[in-house]
Amino acid sequence: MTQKKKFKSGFVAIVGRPNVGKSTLMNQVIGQKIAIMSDKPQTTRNKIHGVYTTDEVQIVFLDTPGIHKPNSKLGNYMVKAAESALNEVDAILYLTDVSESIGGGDRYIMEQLKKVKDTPVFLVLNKIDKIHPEQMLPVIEKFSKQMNFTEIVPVSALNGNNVNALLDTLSKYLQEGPMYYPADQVTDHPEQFVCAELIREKLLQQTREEIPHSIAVEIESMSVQSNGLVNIGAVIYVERDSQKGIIIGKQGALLKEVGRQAREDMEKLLGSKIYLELWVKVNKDWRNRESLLKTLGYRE
Ligand code: GDP
Ligand code: MG
Ligand code: K
Repeated sequence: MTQKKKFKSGFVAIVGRPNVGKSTLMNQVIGQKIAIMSDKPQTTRNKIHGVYTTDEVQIVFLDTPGIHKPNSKLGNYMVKAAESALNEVDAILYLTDVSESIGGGDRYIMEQLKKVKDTPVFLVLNKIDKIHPEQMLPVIEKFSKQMNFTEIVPVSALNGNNVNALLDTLSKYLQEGPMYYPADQVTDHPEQFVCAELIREKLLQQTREEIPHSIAVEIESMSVQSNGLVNIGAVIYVERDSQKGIIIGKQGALLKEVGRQAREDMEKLLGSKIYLELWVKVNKDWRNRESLLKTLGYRE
């Protein structure tokens, strides 16, 4: 008689410089659009849990904002969120772009990782599709000189290459544990956050360079009607009147398109019909306003 394998579970943080592919890896693993992807760095401002569940294991991923040296109060909040995540987890995936050389950002992250105790740290060399296999070994040697890694795993988050091997190896380091989330759940109910991020994503896509990361989206209300329709009211904060004009567009065309696209994604995500209302407000220099940061949910 074969003995049934014990169910394992754990929390895993994904860290790395902006743009190395953390969100892409998360999406590849979870197979659903939950983390926001963009060519522009720092689109992901908060940690989102992605839950990967099989018959044998459940891995709860934290897609942390990039650890980097803070340059504003918002930066400080992000760094704290990332650092506290490192001490709470069962394993850490340190993601790097294998096609780029080690820079100051990477050294800073490794300094943080060296402080972490008793937690396996994987070096995940991402974007292997961008290099020739011969270029891999020198990269591994360079990183190994900086610190000891529990495992070194090359992957392509974009095309999925070796991602299953990464999950298998990761599972070996997890302990016996409960199923924290139902098997069909992919996120830790950050619905408001995800909806705000979807709106931000559409805005960034529609406006390109004119609208920088100085926009913030706050979900002001979310309520379910008796017929199942979900009402969502969201405010887009910009720094200047000119930005407000760009976002609204000619006769409201741009904002309308952003709303339409965001609503479609939200309906897929929440599985219900949605009525979405968007407002644009000017709020100068919101990045350094402590109180607004709190309202927007960036806590210490
Ligand atoms: P994050 O800031 O670390 O979350 O990075 P993203 O997941 O947003 O990815 C940044 C950019 O790198 C996007 O344009 C991705 O399509 C791209 N990218 C991510 N993973 C790979 C990969 O394995 N190969 C290649 N060629 N591009 C990738
Ligand atoms: Mg990201
Ligand atoms: K937000």
